Amino acid sequence: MATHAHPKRTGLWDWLTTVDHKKIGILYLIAGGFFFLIGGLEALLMRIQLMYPNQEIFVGGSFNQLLTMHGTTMIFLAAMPIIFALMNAIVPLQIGARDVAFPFLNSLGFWLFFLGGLLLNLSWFLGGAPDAGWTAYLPLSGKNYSGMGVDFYVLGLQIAGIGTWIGGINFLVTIINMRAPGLTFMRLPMFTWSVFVTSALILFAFPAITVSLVLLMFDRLFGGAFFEPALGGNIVIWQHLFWVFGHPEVYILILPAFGVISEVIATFSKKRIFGYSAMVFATVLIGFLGFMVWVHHMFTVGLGPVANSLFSIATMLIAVPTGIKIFNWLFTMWGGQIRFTAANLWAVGFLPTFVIGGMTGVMLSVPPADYQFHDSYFVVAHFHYTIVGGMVFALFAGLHYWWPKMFGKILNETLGKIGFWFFFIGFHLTFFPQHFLGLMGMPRRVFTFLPNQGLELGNFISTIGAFSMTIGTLVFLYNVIVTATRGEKASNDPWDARTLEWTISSPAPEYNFAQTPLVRGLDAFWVEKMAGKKKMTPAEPLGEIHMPSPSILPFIMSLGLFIAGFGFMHHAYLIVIIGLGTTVVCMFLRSIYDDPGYHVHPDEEEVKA
Ligand code: HEM
Ligand SMILES: [Cu+2]
Repeated sequence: MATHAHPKRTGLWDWLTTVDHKKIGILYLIAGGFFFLIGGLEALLMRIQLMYPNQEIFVGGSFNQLLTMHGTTMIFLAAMPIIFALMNAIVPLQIGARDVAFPFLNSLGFWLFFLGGLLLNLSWFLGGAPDAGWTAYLPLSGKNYSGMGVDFYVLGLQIAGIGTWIGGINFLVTIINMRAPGLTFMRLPMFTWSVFVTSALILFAFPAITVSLVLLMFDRLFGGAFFEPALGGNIVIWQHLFWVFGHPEVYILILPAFGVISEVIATFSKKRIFGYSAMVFATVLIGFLGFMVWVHHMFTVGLGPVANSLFSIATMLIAVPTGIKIFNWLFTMWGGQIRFTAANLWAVGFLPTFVIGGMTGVMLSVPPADYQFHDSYFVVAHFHYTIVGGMVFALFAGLHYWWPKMFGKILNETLGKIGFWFFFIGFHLTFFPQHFLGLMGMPRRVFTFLPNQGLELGNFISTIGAFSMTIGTLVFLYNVIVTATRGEKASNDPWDARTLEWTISSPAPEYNFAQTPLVRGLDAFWVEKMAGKKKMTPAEPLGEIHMPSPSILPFIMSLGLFIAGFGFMHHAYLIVIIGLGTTVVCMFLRSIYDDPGYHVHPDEEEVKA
């Protein structure tokens, strides 16, 4: 086969054109980390406003903007992309693949997400941020009650959402088709399993938000009346559509987190995961049930006792597979040689915290009780225990664990532990009191409260906790900088771990595996270690490796939609045509231009090592 020149690209151009899953993973991490800091700042500002009763720092509309942008940013622009960062960085390595199935689409997915997120955040400077809550309930998000902000919400999320959807499909195909020989489904590492199920959820859940956003866009920009009761529309439809997406979305977030916890706990207990097949079954079951429970967000709408009872039971059912997982993690640790590294501290800290979030979830799943809890700070406490205490803790665990594989350096352990304790203690200080604030009647989404109603102490502690979480985050950032400048260089397998990604150098070479490995059991690397071997048996002879070419088209395609977004908002149809036109031309170019890719020779040193 003809060998093509190896395109060497450097600097910004390299990052804009890369289709390498490892680099795209880093791009997701940087972008998601950036949005995490912005979302965190918005949270801190809200907590400062709520530190004492009757304060007037961010009131009314400005508080609503902070609130909406905090939730929207954290869910769509921070949590999702950081999960995508780990998915990209690790899944192809865990399955012994050279890249994802569609590297070009992978890059397109990233740029759509990033430019969509940027569009949404530009609202701060171009007419005001959205202010109808991250759930954008009608009629608040209709054009009678909200300004341009919600246009940014509709268009920004639409563009970012397409990116996520493309990413989900890519990972489904990758995991189905690109597994190394011998790596059957029931030998997949738990992280890869969870990404597989999450990708399936993305595939089926995101169309629901796409449809909701299209309808809302028509109502807001083109005089539609889907949600306009006076003209025969129905606002409850929005809530159904939003939560048909929204509940699976929370499982899209938590399942990869479960996957990270399984990997970290097994590695640092030096045991294989307890009850592997039960873990797989529980993951699939949670994914499936996740689609059956959306009405638990709507118990107080008045859908009637039959609907409420059925959805209540379905919701409670989810606690069963989740409980299976919790016990299996505990049994994995039981009798293991536990090492409390920073990664493992985050994972072990996850367990009790997430259990509390799950327990309040079951409390909320009882409709008569939910009539009391709904729209109070109790719900705020519940979902932060699951999303922060669950997912964010797991993300930190995963980042500490896989940092060497992503960047070739080990994060400083001492700083990692200091950061953990600030964040962990800060987290519980922030959100534990909120359960009681909610039970005492403090509604969510309010910008102040009155003195002498018993709400002062809880709110004060909560704000102190938020500062402590901020310190924890800053310590992590400092750790990243210290590690980058003078961190310890990582060996292939710094943690004595179990799965394929640890068989190759840190960071992985651009082609990942010089030779595709042969997998002979669950925990592929550990199986070889137990057989007294230091590396995998190759499944193919050494040879030239085919690589996909980099391309700037995904970036330009996304830029086109970004520009069209502004056009739609201002009814400037020339701009819409220019934007969409750019995207279509790029699609056309991509279709007619035959890209043969290029070939590389595996590094000799790498092969001998
Ligand atoms: C056994 C597990 C769980 C149960 C039974 C459960 C139940 C519930 C119920 C009934 C509500 C609605 C409360 C209300 O608005 O009055 C709710 C809200 C919520 N839950 Fe959960 N939940 C569980 C796990 C999770 C997980 C794992 C996550 C995220 C990773 C999560 C995220 C959320 C969010 C974001 C909301 C609030 C959405 C909003 O109104 O803004 N929950 N949960
Ligand atoms: Cu839900």
